[in-house]
Amino acid sequence: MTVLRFVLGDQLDRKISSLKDIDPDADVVLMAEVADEATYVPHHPKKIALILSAMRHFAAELEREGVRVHYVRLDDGANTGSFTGELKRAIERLEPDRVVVTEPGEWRVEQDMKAWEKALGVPVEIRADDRFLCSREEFRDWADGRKQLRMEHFYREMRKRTGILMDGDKPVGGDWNYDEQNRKALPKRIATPDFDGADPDDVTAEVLALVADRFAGNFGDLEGFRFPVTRQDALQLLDRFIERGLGRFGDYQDAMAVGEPFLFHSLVSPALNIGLLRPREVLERIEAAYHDKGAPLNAVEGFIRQILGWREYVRGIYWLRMPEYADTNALGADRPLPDFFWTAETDMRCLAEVIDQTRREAYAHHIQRLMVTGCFALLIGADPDDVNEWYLAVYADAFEWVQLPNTHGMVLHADGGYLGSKPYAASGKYIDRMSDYCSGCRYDVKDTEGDNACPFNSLYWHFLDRHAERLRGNRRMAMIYKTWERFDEERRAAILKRAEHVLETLT
Ligand code: FAD
Ligand code: DLZ
Ligand code: SF4
Repeated sequence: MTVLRFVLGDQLDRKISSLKDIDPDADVVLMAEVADEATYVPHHPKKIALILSAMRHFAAELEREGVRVHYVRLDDGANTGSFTGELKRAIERLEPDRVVVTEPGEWRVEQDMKAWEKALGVPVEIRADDRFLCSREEFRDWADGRKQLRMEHFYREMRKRTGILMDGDKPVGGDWNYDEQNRKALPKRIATPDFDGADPDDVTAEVLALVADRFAGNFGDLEGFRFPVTRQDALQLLDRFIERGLGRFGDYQDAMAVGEPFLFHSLVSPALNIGLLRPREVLERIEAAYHDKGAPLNAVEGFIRQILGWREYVRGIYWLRMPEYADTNALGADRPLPDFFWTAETDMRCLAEVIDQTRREAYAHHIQRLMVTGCFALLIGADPDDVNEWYLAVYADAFEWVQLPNTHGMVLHADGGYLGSKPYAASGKYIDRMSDYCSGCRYDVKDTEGDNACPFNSLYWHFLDRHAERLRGNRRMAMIYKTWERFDEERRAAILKRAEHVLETLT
């Protein structure tokens, strides 16, 4: 009895459900590098290199263990370019009795997967992805009957359910959330840890050459590749974070600085999302750092909230609401994303910094994604499809289950407030408070309507004004609408005129 076990590029975990009961003497693991996955958006070359190199390392580890791996390379002449095509070829060649696979991270792939059994004439068992702490069904049950879904409620439930950072039935320290202690601006002189990943080995070097050859035209630099591509490298990255980043993660979680792409962030999302690290083990190590190493509670809780709260919450929403979630556009946004998102050529220093950093590193931390590129896209009314494509392409950690709710829900309010209670709209004042970007910018962050005024300022009011009907009734936005209405008519007109000018010059 031969079982063919198909492992996808973001399922590189020896404990993945599709490998659980593997019989190395009889079964075969299929892994396939396919053009469809490399091209459905123009991925950053570092992201493609990460996935292909990690896949090749994972296959080698399985082989060292004595498992037979049927591995298809991207440059294999017979490669059909799709998951379905490669599964079909493997079935013809290996004649398995059945196929076992773990459910994928993306809705479009799941549609294909569900059709395999009928199309290929072999039983296909699709197993749940139990790397997550909340299953799709558990999330559905939690959401069922609730008028509003809020991350904070879900997060508390997950803390209780898992016992993570709990003292009996109470949260450690007495409070559930130390968000208010996560908003310090960065002091002028502060040393940040390096992102000193391992040098590429021969496997990675070969992949880098392949990617350079095939994807040279994609947005993004390939030089300086240092993402972890094995579980061992990923565990080292996590240790590095616990030793050198975690202590200050809490204080400076929302800070941004020129020339500091990583600050005190963990950089674990690519490894987590492709399976090199398991969320539960990351949470346990972070909690242990609180109990055993004296890591500060605002950092530990803040970090745990991101993984046990936000990461699980957005995944739950994705599977609950797909496929219609991807088509939501509550604010009727339809402006093409400005070209400078793909070139970094803009005088707005905050955007130039974040986009250029993204091009170099395939990385930006959360506040850069949310409050710089994301906020700008929201304020100008950028088309959600364009925004999704950009975020899905440019970050090494981007997979639709996590990217889409963050863009549609958190950033663009395209879901009409399903994920978050209000849009994260902000003027340049926020960026000025949380970064040093404005000091070197040609625009004046203190000015709103003048010729040199920071574009974020007028766009902020323009956004509020054009969506007043929808947003004025939101309790959390009442104050800001009162401020807008207190401006005299002349000032309001001047601000809107400046915003119109900014919008006209975008394209
Ligand atoms: P840290 O700051 O060290 O945080 C620790 C971990 O918490 C992250 O590794 C991640 O796993 C988790 N996390 C933090 N915030 C979120 C969140 N909002 N949603 C889900 N998980 C979170 N994250 C992705 O993994 N893939 C994406 O495609 C992605 N797209 C995003 C798009 C937008 C518009 C925004 C605003 C956020 C997006 N995020 C995404 C969330 C977040 O920005 C990244 O997880 C984080 O920047 C990764 O860097 P890090 O590992 O250093 O994170
Ligand atoms: C993102 C990606 C890329 C670029 N290439 C591959 C690949 O060649 N083979 C593979 O199995 N997976 C790849 N992936 C990850 C898939 O896109 C991902 O597994 C699905 O979208 C399901 O989440
Ligand atoms: Fe960005 Fe405005 Fe600051 Fe310039 S002044 S960096 S555009 S927020």
